[in-house]
Amino acid sequence: MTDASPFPEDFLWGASTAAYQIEGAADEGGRGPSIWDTFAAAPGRTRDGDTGAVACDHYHRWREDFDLAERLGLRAYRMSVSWARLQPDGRGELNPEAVAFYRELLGDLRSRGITPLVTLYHWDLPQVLDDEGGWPERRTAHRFADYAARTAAALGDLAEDWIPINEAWCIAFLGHYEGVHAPGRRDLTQALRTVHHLNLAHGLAAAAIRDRRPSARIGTAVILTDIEPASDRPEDQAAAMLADGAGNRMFLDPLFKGAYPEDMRWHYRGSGAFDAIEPGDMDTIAAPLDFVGVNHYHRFRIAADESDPHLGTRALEPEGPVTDFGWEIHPASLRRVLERLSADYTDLPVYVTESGACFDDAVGPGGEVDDADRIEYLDGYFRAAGEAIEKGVNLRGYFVWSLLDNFEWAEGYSKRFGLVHVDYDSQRRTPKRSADWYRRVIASGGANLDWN
Ligand code: IFM
Repeated sequence: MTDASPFPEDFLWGASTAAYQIEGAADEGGRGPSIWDTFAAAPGRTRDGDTGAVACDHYHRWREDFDLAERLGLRAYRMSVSWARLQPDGRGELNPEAVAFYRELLGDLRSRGITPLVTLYHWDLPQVLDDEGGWPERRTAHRFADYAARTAAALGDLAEDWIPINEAWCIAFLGHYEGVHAPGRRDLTQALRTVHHLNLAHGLAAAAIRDRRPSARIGTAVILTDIEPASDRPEDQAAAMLADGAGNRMFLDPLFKGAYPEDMRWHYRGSGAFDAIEPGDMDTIAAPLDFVGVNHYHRFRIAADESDPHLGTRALEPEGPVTDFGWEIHPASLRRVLERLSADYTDLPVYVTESGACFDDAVGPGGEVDDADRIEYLDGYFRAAGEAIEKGVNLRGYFVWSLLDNFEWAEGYSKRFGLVHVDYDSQRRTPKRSADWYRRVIASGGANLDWN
């Protein structure tokens, strides 16, 4: 820490990506189909029918991408490895081409002095496992632990930091209740069974990684939302409590308290969801971690709304400025979720494993991408992170989502989150003005957030 900066000197300034969103090469290197290949190929599932088949072609262009990461001065890079690439059949020996690919990537990052943080599951379940029932079935959690063990054995000498699962909430509720993400199911009980099996998969994988690589550091990447009641009315207060339960506590409580929240057990009574819990599961899930990853994008002001069959809630329209997604820009929410994590759950080291914004960035006539709105966004969120540190949160790093513009799931290529612009026709990369700004922030250890 310097006089001018709240960030410690060894703070991990980083950026995040995920395999399906950038790699492409869907039919190369022995990769098998994942649920996202299937979902995106089905009519009407993604904007303009976009798929991740080519994406940023990172599979072939990763050296160029890592040159950009190095030029940015990134100290750390969070990436995911693709289950469908490493274990195309969802079981058995790992695919040697995929192991060689990821070993090359990880080795290269290390040689550049960039610390890799590896996520094992960023939503690309091998299709064959979904055909067998997918995450609503307990056996998928055991398949995941096997994949985690084999991957830790194959790659664990090149990466110390591991995150088993990214954003279990999105997988469970967007993928199995709202049906807007793969695999596109719309069934509350299936979604809630998925919650438990993802929590269990996290715990089983953590144990499996530790078994193969005792020195590995293991964390998580939970998406934490700042929930406020829309008013003092008791029904809005109760609604906000439920929204917080489904969005945050159904994941944090099992990890750090070894139990599902009582109010959510009551709310979901009769759904059969908790029948999925077997003796010993909660101890497996709550096994000690080394760090916590927080992905943060939203504040929601929640009102009671009886027409909502799930929670009886409704989010009010944002009050302030929004990103291109319509997501409210509200930096204080990042500070609030970090403080809450530290006050209510854990004093483990925390990383912001994702935070960022999409804007409608275009390459200007001189070849520049002037994304002042992203700089303003990051400026506010970095300051909020600094305030959290000053309030005592054990924050050790910040990974901007994302290094590159990429495939934004159901929104296809229409949403640009990158520090680097990607022209998807030519695959030309153009660092945005925010990339240059971030480089200076990193070089100053977070002391210099000036814009010029
Ligand atoms: O692009 C996603 C990422 O895959 C998971 N977290 C949220 C990002 C923005 O929507």
